Amino acid sequence: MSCEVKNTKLKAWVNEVAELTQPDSIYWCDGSKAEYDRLMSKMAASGATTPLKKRPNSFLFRSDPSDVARVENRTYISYPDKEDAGPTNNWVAPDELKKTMSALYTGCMHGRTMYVIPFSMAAITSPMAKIGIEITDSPYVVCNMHIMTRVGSKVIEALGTDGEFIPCLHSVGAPLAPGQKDVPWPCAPIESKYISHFPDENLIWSYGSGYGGNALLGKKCLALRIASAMARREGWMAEHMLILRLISPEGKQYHIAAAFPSACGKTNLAMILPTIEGWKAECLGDDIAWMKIGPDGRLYATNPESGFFGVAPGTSYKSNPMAMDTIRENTIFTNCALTDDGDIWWEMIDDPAPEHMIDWKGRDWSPEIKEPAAHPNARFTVPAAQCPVISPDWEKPEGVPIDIFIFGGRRAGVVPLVTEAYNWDHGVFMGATAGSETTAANIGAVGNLRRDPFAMTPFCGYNMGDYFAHWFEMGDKLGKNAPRIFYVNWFRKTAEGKWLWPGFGENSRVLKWMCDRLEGKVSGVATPIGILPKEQELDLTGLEISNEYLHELLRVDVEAWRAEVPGIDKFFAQFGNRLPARLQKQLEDMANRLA
Ligand code: SAT
Ligand code: MN
Repeated sequence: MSCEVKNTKLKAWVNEVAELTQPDSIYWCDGSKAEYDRLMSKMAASGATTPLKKRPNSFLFRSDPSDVARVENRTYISYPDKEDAGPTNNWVAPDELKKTMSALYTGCMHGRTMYVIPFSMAAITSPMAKIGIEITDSPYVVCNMHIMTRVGSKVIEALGTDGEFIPCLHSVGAPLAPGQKDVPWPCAPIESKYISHFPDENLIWSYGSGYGGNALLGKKCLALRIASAMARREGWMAEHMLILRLISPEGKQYHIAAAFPSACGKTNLAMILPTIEGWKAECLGDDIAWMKIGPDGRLYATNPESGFFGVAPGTSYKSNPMAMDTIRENTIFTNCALTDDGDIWWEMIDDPAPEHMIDWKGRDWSPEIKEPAAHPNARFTVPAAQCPVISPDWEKPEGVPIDIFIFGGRRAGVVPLVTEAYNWDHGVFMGATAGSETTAANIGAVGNLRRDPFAMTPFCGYNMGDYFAHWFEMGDKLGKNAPRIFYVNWFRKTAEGKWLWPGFGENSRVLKWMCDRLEGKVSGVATPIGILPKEQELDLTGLEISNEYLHELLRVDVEAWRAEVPGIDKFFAQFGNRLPARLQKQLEDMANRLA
């Protein structure tokens, strides 16, 4: 570390953790390229990673087969009162959870280096920035944090002697006995994994997993779960949303923030290449938006991250050309397949599977093998700055003013292509009832509807009923400056299972209609579920789509919507007296409009 650590609390916390976890050595990260290169070389030498011949400065990691994704059933939101965590979160009382985890942490870093990572979520110059310190025993985590957050000595300088930080403690939970050889991906068995949050103390404790959001604690743990609780206390918003800028042929900018559950194309929309003439888009973020009311009364959004941690399978030049161009170099790949010429491969990438590869488990793979070569949750970690359509304003300290919120999900039927909310309260209702049909990637029967309010179910750091109330409060504060709210469904199918809408870049046609609504250029049609486009209001120039399909995409199936009401009512009931009356009223209003 090139600067001296003067922060008393930080020094004390690092000492305390070192005493508990007993690492062989302590290393303070400076965030430099030299540090990254050194750690990668060491991991390549030990066999923990494979440098990729085909992609400059890029590496492939294979995780332990038991450690491949976020573990929602081992994720805890710990308040003294269970009610404060609410019905959608796992809960254990703080004292008990700390006792269990302290036992696990005791001596857990034997034989390993303890890395101290000072990081900032959001550009350090931003008034929205929050400082975290992650302590970890995983060099893989250090390198990923270099990409996903702003790591370095500047953070230590900003902390000064008494600055506030969010302590994020992480261990893979695999101490080494003297002389014991390490494995490529150390981790602990599932029953001793814990991803714990103590929102009252702004504290994160994670144990046993080295993968993604379980281990890169700036992301879901800090920027969503802890931040959502802070945001509620402090009057701002931390949301699971992409941020994009749409530019009209006249050069007018519209800023959009959109929330979708996983496997609904969030990263694709974040990097959209509009197919309609003259319209352009820029990406500002693909996963998280922090939003605060600015001096002019509008809502300003910042992406707290500095990289993308994207799902690899399904990413291709067809689905997301800008992501493909982003990951040509300086990328960490995890659980992708390795080709014989030293490149990565995954299912539904552009090229067909080669005759031979090494699969994500490190085994020989050939097309006869029925298992996928890449894990379905294989990932790429890449600097956002490498995205060809990254907005020049993506690191603007004050963020960008949001004009439009979009919610959505994957529904084969019932939900039309696009619907505008009548007003803020109705929009909150749309967000609160957002749902998606389960795909092969989810547990449970394929095609089951799962409600995922605001796509925040796994990420809300407090009672979801109170979270709904916070949305109403924000709307009251924003008043006439509130963004307009829309709901989309790109995933409608015919009875025969054919897609009704082409999706991807063609979704720009729907975004344009939203902008036209803001400009008062189109009136839409009022229906029981909200405002829909008139068929002629969608710009379909150059798109081949039958009238029959278009009609179906914009039809409100009143019977099917009536059938939704009891399910929503039941879903709301679990929040008991924490459910805002305004939300229940929205359901009643919709039911009455449908009657
Ligand atoms: O592993 S992460 O939580 O970072 C990614 C995701 O599940 O969305
Ligand atoms: Mn996400």
